[in-house]
Amino acid sequence: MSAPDTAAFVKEYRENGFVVAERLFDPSEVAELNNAITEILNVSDIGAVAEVEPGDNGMARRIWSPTKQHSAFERAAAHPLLLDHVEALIGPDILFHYSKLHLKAPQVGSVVDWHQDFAYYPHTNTDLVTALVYLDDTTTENSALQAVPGSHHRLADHYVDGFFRGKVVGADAPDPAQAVAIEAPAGSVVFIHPLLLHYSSPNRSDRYRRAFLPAYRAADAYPIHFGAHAGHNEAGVKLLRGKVSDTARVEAGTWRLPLAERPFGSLFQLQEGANQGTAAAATGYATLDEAK
Ligand SMILES: O=C(O)CCC(=O)C(=O)O
Repeated sequence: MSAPDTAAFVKEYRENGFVVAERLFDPSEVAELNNAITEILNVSDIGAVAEVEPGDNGMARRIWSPTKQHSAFERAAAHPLLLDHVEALIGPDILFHYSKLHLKAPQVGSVVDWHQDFAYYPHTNTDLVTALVYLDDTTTENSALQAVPGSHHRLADHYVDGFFRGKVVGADAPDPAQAVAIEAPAGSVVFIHPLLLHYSSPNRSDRYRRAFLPAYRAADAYPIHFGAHAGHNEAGVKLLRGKVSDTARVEAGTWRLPLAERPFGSLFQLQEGANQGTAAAATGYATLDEAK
């Protein structure tokens, strides 16, 4: 794949809140990343490097910060062609924000409930983008990402019973008929606007649906809430392209902050209500290993 046809690529992103670059990573690059997953998980204590699926299967569902765990992922997050696409969407001054990896193992891969990323980490502007890199051929059958085109213009309600639960289940919950499944071959990248409503079903198929998710933001987008996510990830933010900004660009908006009832690790734990620790009592500042 070559550099994007910028106008069409950006138009689609602005209209729908997502856009796909098919086969941005070539098969040898995808194979290198899948080998890196095998190496990361080749440890006696999987819980030290990954979050495990609930139940007794012992399968990993989330690798924490893969860019810190293997140089192949650090290189992939700074892949020049990937950054060309990111630049087309959020401008020339690009910060690496954080990364994660979802495994969606055959038969056991957990649901990711409807949510918008910005709800977890509101910033001064919305020039943030997550790149979801499919590491397997992905169809509806093995839990392709689903999204509601055009849903990226307002923040939906992610609260349940007065606390942030990282999922949209109330009146703002999308009608499934509005959703589209984003099917694409391995190596393709789905670029997700931070206000896009998205979801993925449990994986009931016999195939993996692995995805590497590096996230980026414009250098002048600063967190407006120093909660669990910023507390954990700001130390790892780094400039990948362009220059740092001593100025925060502020878009108009009113953003409800992610004040969770208790400390939480991953999005999975929060959405499942498997929060840990004692009450974080209305600050949302307390944090475990990871947040989102
Ligand atoms: O891996 C997926 O299916 C979706 C992940 C996602 O939406 C997220 O982590 O924000």
